[in-house]
Amino acid sequence: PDRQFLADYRPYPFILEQTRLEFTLAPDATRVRADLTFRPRNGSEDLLLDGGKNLHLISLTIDGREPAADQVTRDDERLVIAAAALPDGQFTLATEVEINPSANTAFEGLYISNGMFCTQCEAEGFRHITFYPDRPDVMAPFQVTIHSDQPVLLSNGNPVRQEEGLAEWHDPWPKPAYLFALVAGDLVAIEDRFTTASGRDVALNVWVRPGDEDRAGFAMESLIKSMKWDEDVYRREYDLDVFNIVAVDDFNMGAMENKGLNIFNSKLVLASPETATDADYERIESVIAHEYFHNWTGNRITCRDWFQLCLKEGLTVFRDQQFTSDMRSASVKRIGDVQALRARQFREDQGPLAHPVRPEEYEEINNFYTATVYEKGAEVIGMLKRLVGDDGYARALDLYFKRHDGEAATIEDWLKVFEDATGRDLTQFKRWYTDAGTPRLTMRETWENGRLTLHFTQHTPPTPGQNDKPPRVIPIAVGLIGPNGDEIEPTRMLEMSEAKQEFSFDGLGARPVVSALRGFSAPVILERNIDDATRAFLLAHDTDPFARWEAGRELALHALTALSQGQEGGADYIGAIGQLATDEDADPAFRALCLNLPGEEEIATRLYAAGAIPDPDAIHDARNRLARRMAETHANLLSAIYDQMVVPGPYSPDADSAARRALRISALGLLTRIDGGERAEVLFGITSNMTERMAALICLVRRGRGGVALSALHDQFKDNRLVMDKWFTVQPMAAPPADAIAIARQLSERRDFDWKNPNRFRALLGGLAANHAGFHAADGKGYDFLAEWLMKMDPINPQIAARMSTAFETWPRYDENRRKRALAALERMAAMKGISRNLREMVTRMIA
Ligand code: B3K
Ligand code: ZN
Repeated sequence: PDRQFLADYRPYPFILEQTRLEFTLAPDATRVRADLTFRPRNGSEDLLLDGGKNLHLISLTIDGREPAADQVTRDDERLVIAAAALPDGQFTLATEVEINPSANTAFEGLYISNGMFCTQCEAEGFRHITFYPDRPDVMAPFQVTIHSDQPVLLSNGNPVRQEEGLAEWHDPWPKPAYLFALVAGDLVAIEDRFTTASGRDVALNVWVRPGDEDRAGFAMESLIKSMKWDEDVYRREYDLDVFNIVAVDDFNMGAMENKGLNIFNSKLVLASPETATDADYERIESVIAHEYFHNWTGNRITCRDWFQLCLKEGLTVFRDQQFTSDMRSASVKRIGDVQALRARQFREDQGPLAHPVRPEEYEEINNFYTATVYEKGAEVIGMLKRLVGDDGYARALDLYFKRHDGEAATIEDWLKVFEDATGRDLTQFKRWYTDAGTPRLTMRETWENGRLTLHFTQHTPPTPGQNDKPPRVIPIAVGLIGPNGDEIEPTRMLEMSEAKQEFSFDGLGARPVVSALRGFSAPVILERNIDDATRAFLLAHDTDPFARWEAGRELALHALTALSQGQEGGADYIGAIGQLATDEDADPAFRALCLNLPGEEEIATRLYAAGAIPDPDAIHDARNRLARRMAETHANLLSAIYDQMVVPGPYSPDADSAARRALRISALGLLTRIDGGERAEVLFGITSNMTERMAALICLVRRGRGGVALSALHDQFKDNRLVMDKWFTVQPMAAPPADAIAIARQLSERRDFDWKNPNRFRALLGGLAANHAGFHAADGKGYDFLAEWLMKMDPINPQIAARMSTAFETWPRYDENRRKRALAALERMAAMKGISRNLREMVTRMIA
């Protein structure tokens, strides 16, 4: 099949000077006229244009003349115009095609969602709209005309003409086709304004369907905060007269940063206290910021080719993480990010889908919008910042914006600005981009005559296609705590660059306790021989919030892995947690994080990394037992927390209120283990905010007592898609494992299981996959059920099928019986007739 390789890059032989598009919209037969003005880069070459089978070519001229029939050839993926048909200098190619948006179920290109025309072009969707050099290094200013009877007509850039049935938009900033967008529908806007630091007055709109206006305010607030933050922190200003955000119900991902016209999955725009949880609010704030930040990191400076995806995604995730840290609690944000990284990216790195932050080959680029490219991409930037310091980072970023504005850049360009701005050689650091896998860092201590020596080794296990991994540069943040609990050595950044290396601390009176990898200073697995008493000591005294939380996490994981293997464990953890939970000086959000036990998936990952075969049922059981013991031991304490953490007054999504609710909910989760679900039932009945309702519902479903609450929620919200998505998720996700598949099957037979809607599909199947012991049922029924649905989805929407197939990526971890059944499901998919390139690449990599 046609595999793409980084090494094959070659510039496009033409410069595209101007793109003019004219759309005449109709659901089944939309006309697209494209006038593309090219200039050859050097010499004469054939003109290659990407364009899918769905394009029905009506006419094609070059400077107004039709080329000879044998000078134009076409296959399933492109159109080629022979060099002989092209004038020597500048020329304009005009094509007209017809496309059928209503037949577009893959939601890539131009499609229709609830009667509204909408586009999604990243990565390679524009080629389903018209013939075009659909690659990110071909950038041009766009002029777009839309003819349609829809009331609101939007595209990128500034509006230059708006009349009945017609709109014209000009985007002066050269951009690649993947940033193109068009929206036409019956929409209403909530409006605001922003004045940039240099005085540009920008009109801001969040467009939603009539009736949804009262749920769009938080998105607007988040946008304004993001614009201000990017000016304050990165000195980046917005560069057009309008900024539009549109919410759409059918969307393959979260959101898209199209120039001046961001398109969002409605779940990342719409929020009200009754329908959205605290987590939803936080996520909306961060995704609005993420897409807005792309205006500079992604749009003004884009990627040369799709291998460089992390150039814009890693950096923009890093920026949105910084933003959230500034808006909310930095330490809680850091802990949450590390949890997510371990759950998704470490998992990816540990299995058959492992790939470098900058991959060097792919079949289907949409399969590489991964946790590795995004979240590990962001971690790598965090390490760079730690290594060059805050000032070095600021100088490098200034240089990046100055040097590459208006360009399509590479990771080499990115590293070069750091080298030039700081004088540091980053040759070895680059391995973080080119080498896949999570390094294992071991730490051993020796103590002699007031000198403490830390002995480190690093080693990265092989990943597909990469056996040898030379050592990397690893920033290891370390602090020392004296025996009385006081910090005696503040955080110091050790720079490891060898396979084996040691660092010493001299002149110490008594042997200190080492707090290592503070702030999670590198995305590695730290292995260290340390007893539970020392962990409990760190949990009580560490000054670094991440390291403190990590000590508690390690205690919990140690207990849980022991319990799941039939051993004793948990006493130290339960004791330490009791102290922390009563510590009223600690941030409630932090206390909540410490009360939440690691998930079953995380326990399985840990066991597998330690060379054991995880048993999903035993893990489920162990976690239940430990939670119950925590609840029994600390019943009074938890009950006091539950009563104290009521947030008075009307709901507000701010970080402090959310933190109190988080702690209250953690306590509720434990108390439900011993109160039969009484508190959860009461809370579900009296609270009006979705955060507490959802938490109470999860507790009830877990106990098999969800019936009444589920019907109440259904009756109240059956017309609200986003709440109904939650309703579809929670049932298979929180069900007792033995019931999960039957519940999922029943739900899948309902009329309102609108499976072609990506959110609904993800809700149900993702909910099941999140039930670790349920999905990994020993009889393989979970695997069969998911495979069946992926095969049904694949012909309709290959991107969604491929993405959801990652539920299988952990299959090699389990026992032989489960492995056999998972592999059989994967092989069934691989053998499917007409399988998409997307799903085929995924299952092939997982089987290999
Ligand atoms: N850049 C888009 C993701 C596009 C995914 C294409 N399959 C959203 C984002 O990362 O901001
Ligand atoms: Zn992004």
